[in-house]
Amino acid sequence: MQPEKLLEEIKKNYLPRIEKVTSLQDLEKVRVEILGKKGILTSILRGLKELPLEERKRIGREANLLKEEITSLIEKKKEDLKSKKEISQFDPTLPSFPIPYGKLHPLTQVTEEIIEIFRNLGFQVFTGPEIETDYYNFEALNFPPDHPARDVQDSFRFEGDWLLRTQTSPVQIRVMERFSPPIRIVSPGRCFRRDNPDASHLPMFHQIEGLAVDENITFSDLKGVLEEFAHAFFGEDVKMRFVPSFFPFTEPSAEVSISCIICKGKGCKTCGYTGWLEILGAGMVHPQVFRNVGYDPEKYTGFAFGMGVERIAMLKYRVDDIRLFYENDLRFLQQL
Ligand code: 2NL
Repeated sequence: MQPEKLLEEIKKNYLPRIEKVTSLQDLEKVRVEILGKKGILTSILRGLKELPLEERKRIGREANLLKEEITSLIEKKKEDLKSKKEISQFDPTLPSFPIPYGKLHPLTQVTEEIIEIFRNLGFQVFTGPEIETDYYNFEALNFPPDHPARDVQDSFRFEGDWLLRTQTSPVQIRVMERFSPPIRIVSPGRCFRRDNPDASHLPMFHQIEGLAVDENITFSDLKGVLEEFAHAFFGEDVKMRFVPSFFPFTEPSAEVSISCIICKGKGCKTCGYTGWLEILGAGMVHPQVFRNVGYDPEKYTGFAFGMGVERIAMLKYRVDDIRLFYENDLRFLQQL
């Protein structure tokens, strides 16, 4: 075809095609068809040298002008398509800047802080199921058959002998069944009891239990470990107090308190004017529990303890109502 005709062809058919293109890929296709190595305009420019001088000048000028026009048209179109693409990828339902940062729930923070302290003392972390059998939750822990905690009034029961665990001790029973001493473990997790909600009770709460079993473990080891914990968590200046208590699964058992972190032991509203705050229960593992998991109580001794995460968090953050942790009110959560 004659060069004039080809130039006409480009103006008539190719320019409108550039205008109509709707994607960057299609634009590139048209560009190659016109300006690529085998492109229609490229072939005109290549063929110039074959033409007589006058024609070469005239066609050459026209072809180069057209090339400039097309190049800038393609550039402009490219920008258009790009900005359209950006607009189509913009999701107006996303939150606007500045995007607020989230953080871990205060109970998660406290759980991790407590676990880290025991990890540094050589304890491993184990978790287990929240739905348990009567055996793992009560029987193996030496609860007598008529213990009030076993009542439907006090725990959430399913058909058969399934129930929601009332503490995380079943995890420790399962670990003892599977591993021989020495063991040093902590088990954090959710627990459930049929309590009516008030400032210090909820039917769901979190517990961290600990257990150490070996030859020659004594009550002094328990005191040493718990003192390390209390100093690491509440500060080096807190004092500790062990008061005799009772649990079916430990003997002897104790309620463990720290000197009040608010009044330093002088007596205030938080400590009920006693100077002491109860933080956990503990004791030496009952020989019957060892027999239940196949450990020889003549050979092994051990200590165990259990603490409520909410209670510890309330003391740490000076929160006076446990329900605040579960309302998900950002005005509360953002402060902790
Ligand atoms: C409390 C008291 C306690 C334990 C939990 C435990 C577990 C096994 C054997 C013996 Cl497998 N004991 N756990 C021991 C003493 C106290 O929790 O007041 N928790 C909130």
